[in-house]
Amino acid sequence: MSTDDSRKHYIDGEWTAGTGDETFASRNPATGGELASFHRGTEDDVDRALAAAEDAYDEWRSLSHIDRAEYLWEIYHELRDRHEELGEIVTKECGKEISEGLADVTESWHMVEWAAGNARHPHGDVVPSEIASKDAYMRRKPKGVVGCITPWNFPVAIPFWHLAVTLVEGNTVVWKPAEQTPWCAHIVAEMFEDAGIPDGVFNLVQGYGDAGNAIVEDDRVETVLFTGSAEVGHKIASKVGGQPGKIAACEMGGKNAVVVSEQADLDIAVHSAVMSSFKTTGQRCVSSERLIVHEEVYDEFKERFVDVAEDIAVGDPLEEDTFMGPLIEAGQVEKFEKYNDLARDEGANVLVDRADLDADEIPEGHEEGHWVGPFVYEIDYDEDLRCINEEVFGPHVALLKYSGDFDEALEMHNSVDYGLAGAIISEDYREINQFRDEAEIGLAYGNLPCIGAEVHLPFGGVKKSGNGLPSGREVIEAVTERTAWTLNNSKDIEMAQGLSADI
Ligand code: UN1
Repeated sequence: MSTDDSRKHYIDGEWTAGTGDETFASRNPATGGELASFHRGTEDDVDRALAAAEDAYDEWRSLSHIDRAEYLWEIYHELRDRHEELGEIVTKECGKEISEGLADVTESWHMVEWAAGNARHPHGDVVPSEIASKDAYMRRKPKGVVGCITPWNFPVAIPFWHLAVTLVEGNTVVWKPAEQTPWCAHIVAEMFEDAGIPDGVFNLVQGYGDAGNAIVEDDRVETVLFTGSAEVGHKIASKVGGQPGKIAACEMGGKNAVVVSEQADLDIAVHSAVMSSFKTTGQRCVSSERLIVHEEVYDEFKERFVDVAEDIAVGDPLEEDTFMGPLIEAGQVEKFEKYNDLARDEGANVLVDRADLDADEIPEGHEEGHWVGPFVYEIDYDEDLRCINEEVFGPHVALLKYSGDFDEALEMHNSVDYGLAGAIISEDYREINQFRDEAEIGLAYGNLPCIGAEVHLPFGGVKKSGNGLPSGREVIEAVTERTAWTLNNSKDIEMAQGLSADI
C-alpha cells in the first residue's frame, strides 16, 4: 500500500498524514494478512496534537456537563448503529472471537451511557461548615489536557473507559492507541468527527511507543491514563512521578486466580475456570492463569477441566462456534512457548499441551495466523516458582492444590506481586466473605468467572497491577481536581478551630 492510501491521524479537527514518512500495517492475527496501512506518528505530530488540545481547552471547559455530554450521546448512537461493522473489525484486528468483538463495542456504549448519563445525574458533596454562617462544598474541575494510551485487547472499550468520563468532565484529549489495532481507533475518531466534536478537543495520533512517550514526557499533559502491560505502566508511572503535579493512572496486568473450595459447586467451578482462563485466548488482563483447588475436589475438578481444555474450539474468530481465536502476534506465541518450557523446567506435570496445534486444527487459509491451544499443567506449590508468578497473557494455566483450610488458599492466592482480579467458587458464605475481604485484588467475584466487569463499577488493581483507576467509573478521580469551597454568608469573619479573628 502506498503512503497516500494510508489512514491518517485526527488532529485539531482534521485528518492529517503528519510529519513523518513512515507507515505501518494493521494485521489480522488469524491470517497474518495486512488489513490496512496507517501513518506512523512522530514527536512533532504529538506536539501539534497537544497544542490543539491546549488551545481547545478553555472553550470546552466553559461548556456545561450537559452540553459536553451531547457530543457523547451522538457517539453512543454511532456505536449502536455501527455495532456489527465495528465488532467485526475488532475481531479481525485483535483476533477475539466474534461475540467478544461485539461485546467490546457494547462495553463502549455502556461507558458512554454511564458518563453522559451522569451529566444529568451529578453527584455532589455538600457538607455543613463548623461555622453556622458558612457553606462548604466540594467542586470538581477538569485537569486540562489528558493523554490516553490504550491496549490492543479491548481496542474500543478501553479507549471509551478513558475518553468518555474525561471529555464529559471538561478535559481535552490526545490519544495514542496500540499499534496492533489502529483500524478500530480510526473508526472511533470518525465517530468523534461525525459527532461534530469541536476541533482540538479529541485528537488521535497513531503509532508506536515513541509517540506514547512523547505524550508522557510533555509538560502540557496533566494526567496520563494508561491501560496495558505492567512493564510499560511502571515506566510511565516513574517518568510522570518526576513531573510535579502530574499524575499517571495506570491499570496493568495480573496473575489472577480462581479458587475452588471443597464447598464448591463443581459445575460452576469448571465453567468459571474455563471462561476465566480461555476467553480472549487468555489475553485479558483479568484472565486467570492459576486455579487453586482444594484436595477434596481436586481430582474431579482436574478431570473435568482437562476434558474441556482438550476439546475447546480453537479456530476462525469470525465463526460463531469458535471459543478461542489466535494470539495477537508472533512475539506473543514465543512468550507463551517460553513460559510453557519454563513451567516444564520448574517441574510441571503437563496435563494438556495443545500449544503447537495440529495442522488439521488450523482453519484453511489461516496458516499464517498466530495459533495456539491451551497449555494446562499441575505443579507442587512453591511461592517462588516463576511460572505461577509471572503474567504470560495466553492460555497457560497452572493447577495448584491446597489441602488445609481456606486461609491456605488465600495465602496462595495473595502470594503474587500482582493484584487485579480473582474469583472464589464456594457454597460457604463464610469463605466467600473472607475472600471478598482478604483477597488482595481490585476485582473480586463469587461463583463467577473473574472476567466480565461492568463499567459502572470501579475497575483496577492493587500491588503491581495498578496505581489508580484509569478505567470504569472511578476515572473521574484521575481527570478532575477537587476544590474544597467555603463561603461566608455573614458580615463578620469567624474562623474554624476557634482561631482568633481579631486584628
Ligand atoms: C482487560 O482485562 O484487559 O472485565 C479488560 C472484563 C472486561 C474488561 C477487561 N470488561 O473482562
